[in-house]
Amino acid sequence: MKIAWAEVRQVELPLVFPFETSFGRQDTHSCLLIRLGTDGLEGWGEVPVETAPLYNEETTGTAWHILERFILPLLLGREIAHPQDFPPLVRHLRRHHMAKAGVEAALWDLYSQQREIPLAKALGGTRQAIEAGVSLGIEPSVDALLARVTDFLRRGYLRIKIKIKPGWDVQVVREVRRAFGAIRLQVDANSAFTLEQADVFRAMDEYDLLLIEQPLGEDDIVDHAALQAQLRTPICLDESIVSPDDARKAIQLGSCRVINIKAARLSGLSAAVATHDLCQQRGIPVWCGGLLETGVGRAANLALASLPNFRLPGDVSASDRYYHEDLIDPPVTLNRDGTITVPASPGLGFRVALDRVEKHTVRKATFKS
Ligand code: OSB
Ligand code: MG
Repeated sequence: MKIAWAEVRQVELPLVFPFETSFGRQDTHSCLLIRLGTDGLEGWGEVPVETAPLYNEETTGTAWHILERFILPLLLGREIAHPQDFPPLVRHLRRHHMAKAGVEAALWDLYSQQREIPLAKALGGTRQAIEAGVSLGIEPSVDALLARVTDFLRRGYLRIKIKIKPGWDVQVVREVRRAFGAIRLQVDANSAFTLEQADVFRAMDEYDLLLIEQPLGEDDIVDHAALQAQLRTPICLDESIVSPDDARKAIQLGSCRVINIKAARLSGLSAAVATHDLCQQRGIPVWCGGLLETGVGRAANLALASLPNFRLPGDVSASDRYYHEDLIDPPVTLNRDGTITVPASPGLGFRVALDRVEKHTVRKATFKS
């Protein structure tokens, strides 16, 4: 497939309710959408950055710059036989994983449309439905959090993840356990603690959490190994794993027993599949994380999560957990059993709603070779 043109948009979508993590509170998701055109087909991908470099170092501004100046010029006018031919093309460009991942996602969409197979099948997916979990932010009070958990359990979510930070940690877990009993529960610290605070996690060990996500530094695997050695509960790394090689080293060091896979963090779906495969070979379960993606990004996450070693419920939730109006039709919905059906139609398996994309676009440019 020859890439004739590329459109990049910055989109701003208001969240249904504000989302607070240890690194900040947000009420809007800002991202870039990539639209690639061949003769006859269009593919879509999302760069799930925000305007500030809080989760990782990338922003809407850096991603736009790298796409315009470095990535798209390498792609435009070029014949790409398979999306896996894209990572070698941009390997010499250091980092900027999310910018790369958005383009690769659009190539996977194009490729699977061309082959007339679902994206899930193109990636090696085997499940027809995935188990849905939800990630709940830090709330102004424990009562407010308990109300959120009640709401999402009632909606049918099979697993609850709560964000933690120093001072909003063990006692919150205790309250959620007391109120809801043996639900599937896990926590995510987004790097807010240091090894000196290991006692917090030793105290959490008695609450039967599925896992503790990224308690320590976003680039650390050494202190995590020291912490994991003190805990019964598995540590799951998110921020620290940005390549399959990082996963290999973290597993070898004993820094974690579970890995969260986000294609955007890992530089693309190809690296996400490679990380999945490596973890599978080493007996490490993975699950699909999220970055508040619009339907464009979430459709790709859903396809990815259908691979066999995604053995824990992910942060792939229904459209209405995030947005009043998502950018795809139909929206992502939960089945009665708390699963989400993996689409069986070609490509992403959802229609991108151009009118709503247009309505939320704040910046747009088209590039040609
Ligand atoms: O660490 O998993 C994270 C959202 C933004 C940035 C980082 C994270 C998250 C989430 C929400 O936990 C995942 C989602 O529902 O998309
Ligand atoms: Mg996380």
